[in-house]
Amino acid sequence: MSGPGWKIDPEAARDALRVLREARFVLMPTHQNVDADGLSSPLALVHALRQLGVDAVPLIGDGVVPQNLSFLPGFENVLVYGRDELPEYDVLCLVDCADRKRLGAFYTDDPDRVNGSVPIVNIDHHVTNDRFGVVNIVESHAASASEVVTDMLAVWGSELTRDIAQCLLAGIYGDTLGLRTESTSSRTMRTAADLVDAGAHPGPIVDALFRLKPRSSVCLWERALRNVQWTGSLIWTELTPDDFTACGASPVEAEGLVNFLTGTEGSHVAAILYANDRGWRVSMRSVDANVAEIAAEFGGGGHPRAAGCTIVGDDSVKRHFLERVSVLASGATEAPGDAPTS
Ligand SMILES: [Mn+2]
Repeated sequence: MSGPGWKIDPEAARDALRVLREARFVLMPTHQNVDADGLSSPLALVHALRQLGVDAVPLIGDGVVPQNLSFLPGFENVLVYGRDELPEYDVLCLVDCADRKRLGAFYTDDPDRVNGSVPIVNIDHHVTNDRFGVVNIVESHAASASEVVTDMLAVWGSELTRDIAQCLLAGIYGDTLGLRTESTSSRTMRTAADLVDAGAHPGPIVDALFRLKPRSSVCLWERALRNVQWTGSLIWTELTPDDFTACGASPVEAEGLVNFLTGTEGSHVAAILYANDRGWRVSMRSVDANVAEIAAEFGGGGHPRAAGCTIVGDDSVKRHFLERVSVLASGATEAPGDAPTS
């Protein structure tokens, strides 16, 4: 279980505030396939920075609008890369982004955007974060970036408005699957309770993140589940662009699927392979193996129980990958009660 003992460095939090306050405009690009934590945490910061008179806006880095997150207060002001004109900005603030290369097209169209010539404030909770900012607030024991932001705002003395609380609680619920993951500590729960005290409503968050879904999601899941396969103790399935097109589904609609497969009897790791024209993007989960280590062998990263990587090549590369993950999954399994703090 995760130690509740992490504490942000107040000095670093003040450094972050200084850099952000000196900015004329802060752009906050999100990681690709943005999830609740990845958008909620920058949105909460935007609300808090506005209290200080600082202009900031989140940008969906890969240009794919996450409609499932439209319930977040302030969503209507979020910019979408490729759809909206990029504003002039003099500071970047990345939240929940372990790696600058995970910024989608915002990065791939011009990697120099994040080469450091524009100062970057880096706020994150991924153990694999490579501390690329002028200020780095990386708390790998936090279950979500939203918890880190909650503590930062306390150091700043920001007013915890209902909108901010709703964003931050949504981020915590997103990354902890509603306070259910192993990463959920007593501290996570206390922070969630504080946010509810500040006016956040868990009900609409649970509905939006875990219950309401378009019909296209069921179509996609039906295809994915029909195609479930095993390689040793690895349970996996694959989705192709054709599956998404046939169902009229967006990539984000498959996100919950890997969680559904996780914990299947006889498995150590669950994976979804998303085919693209170069190979596959892989999302992995486990209840008892360290998938961050497995993903790292393939140039990816993430958390011990949730990680991802990209594989490039043809079917033989895919077969090799699946077999290797199966071997690593069996070897990387920890005895019960011996889980790493994450
Ligand atoms: Mn996160």
